[in-house]
Amino acid sequence: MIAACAGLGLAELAAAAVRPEASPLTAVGGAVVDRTAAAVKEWAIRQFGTADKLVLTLGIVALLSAVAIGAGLLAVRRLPAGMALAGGFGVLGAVAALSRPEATWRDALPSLAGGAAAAGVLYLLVTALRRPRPAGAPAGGAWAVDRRGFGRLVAATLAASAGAGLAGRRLGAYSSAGATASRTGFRLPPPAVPAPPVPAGADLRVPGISPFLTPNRNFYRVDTALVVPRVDADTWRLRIHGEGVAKPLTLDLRELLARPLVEHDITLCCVSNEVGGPYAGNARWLGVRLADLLREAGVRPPSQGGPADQLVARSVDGMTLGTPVETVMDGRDALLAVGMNGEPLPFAHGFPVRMVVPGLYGYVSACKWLRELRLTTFAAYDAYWVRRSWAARGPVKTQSRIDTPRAGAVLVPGRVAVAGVAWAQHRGIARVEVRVDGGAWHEARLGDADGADTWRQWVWPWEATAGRHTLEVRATDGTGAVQTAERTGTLPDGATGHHAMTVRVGPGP
Ligand SMILES: Nc1nc2c(c(=O)[nH]1)N[C@H]1C(S)=C(S)[C@@H](COP(=O)(O)O)O[C@H]1N2
Ligand SMILES: [Mo]
Repeated sequence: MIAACAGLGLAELAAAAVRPEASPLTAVGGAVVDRTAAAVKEWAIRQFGTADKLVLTLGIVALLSAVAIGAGLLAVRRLPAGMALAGGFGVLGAVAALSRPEATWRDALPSLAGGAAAAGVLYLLVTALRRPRPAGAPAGGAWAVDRRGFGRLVAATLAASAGAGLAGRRLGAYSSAGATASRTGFRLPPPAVPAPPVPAGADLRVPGISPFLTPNRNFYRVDTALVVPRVDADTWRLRIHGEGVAKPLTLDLRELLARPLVEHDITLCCVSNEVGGPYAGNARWLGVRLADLLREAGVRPPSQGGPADQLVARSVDGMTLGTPVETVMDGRDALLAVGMNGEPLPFAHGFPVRMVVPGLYGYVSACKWLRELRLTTFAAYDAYWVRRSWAARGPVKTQSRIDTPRAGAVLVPGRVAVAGVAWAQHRGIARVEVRVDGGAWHEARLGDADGADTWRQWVWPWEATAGRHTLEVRATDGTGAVQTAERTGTLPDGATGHHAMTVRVGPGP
């Protein structure tokens, strides 16, 4: 394990000189994420929520430790075999690093250097163990151990590995200093079409309810990136090309922002969100209308004879998301967004440019760290999640959620505000109803609508009586369709069913 520490430390330092994605832990983690079956990934998201990435890294460290112990035990018997196992793990890391998006041969170097360091340290440690006993020392045990020399070697190795690892992470931050500066220096241009102010009555101000606009720092994050890509806005380029693109475009950020910017409030949600789950957020986005840009490139939607029905967005980290061209061009405010709640996009949410399409789940529309838009067909190409058993098309399903009271809450009898949010982006929410213990549905009061593309808050005053009670909610969308009670899981195209929960009302204060 000491040799493994040395290998990882050196690899981190080397990765700083190559790129953060080339670190063996990150590369192996990324490769595992890409190869994990959808069902396992769903389970991990359910169990660990957004800590899933941390759990994955800890799992890899645990596995690595087991192999390191094995290599150590092997090495004291057959040194070359132990060294080969240690070095072999470096090769495995290198293979993983080379398989990552945008990898060049240099991505193999940190893992190879780490493997070599681990093998080398293993050699030093084992030969230190075998060094002849100082003359006159008492005999005993199968090994003649020079404890002092061995201890010094161990301490020096651990200190050097920790130093190298920390220095690596530090230098890694340095290498993204340009990106950080480009974001700090980025001033959002004013919108040509500002969003109207959020209606005063959109936020019902019920304690415990999700705020109408989700602050960026609280906005859910779902992606496969183990290190958040830090893109330098000054070197960022977007390429638009593919089938039926009469005039392919390559734009830098300044050119993109030379177009009129619109501001629009859109609720984004994830197909992995279980009924009642947390993966939905509402923000004020600022960006260029995607349909205008596509038209500029000569793209026609299928309904006007265009040959491409799928728009494949690709990110700098190799993610691909496929969106129906027809949806993007049907008049809704599908955006290439640069601003989120009045700020440049946070790095975690896609700086400098991401897509947002009202009415579609994020996995088929909301590409972060965007760098390419390619027009093709659904028949010809499956994007990342589609290759992993998710549906090719992902319109948002009508959902409603009880934010307060919380499940399992213990309440005092009397008036209780049952409240939450409901969403059916681009169709809008027309009604929300609540019922207790499977009884009659009661209409909740809705917060003012801020267009059809955002969620709506709702509240229902409940006269709570002592005992255990089940609260349940359902919404009706702007087309009059009532949210189905039928429970389905998130795979392949989003969960359905009513959010229900049990609370206990105490016998009085
Ligand atoms: N590059 C990239 N973009 C991505 C993803 C990703 O993994 N990589 N995940 C998508 C999914 S599944 C969702 S739900 C949204 C989430 O956006 P957020 O993290 O800003 O909330 O981003 C989408 N865009
Ligand atoms: Mo998602």
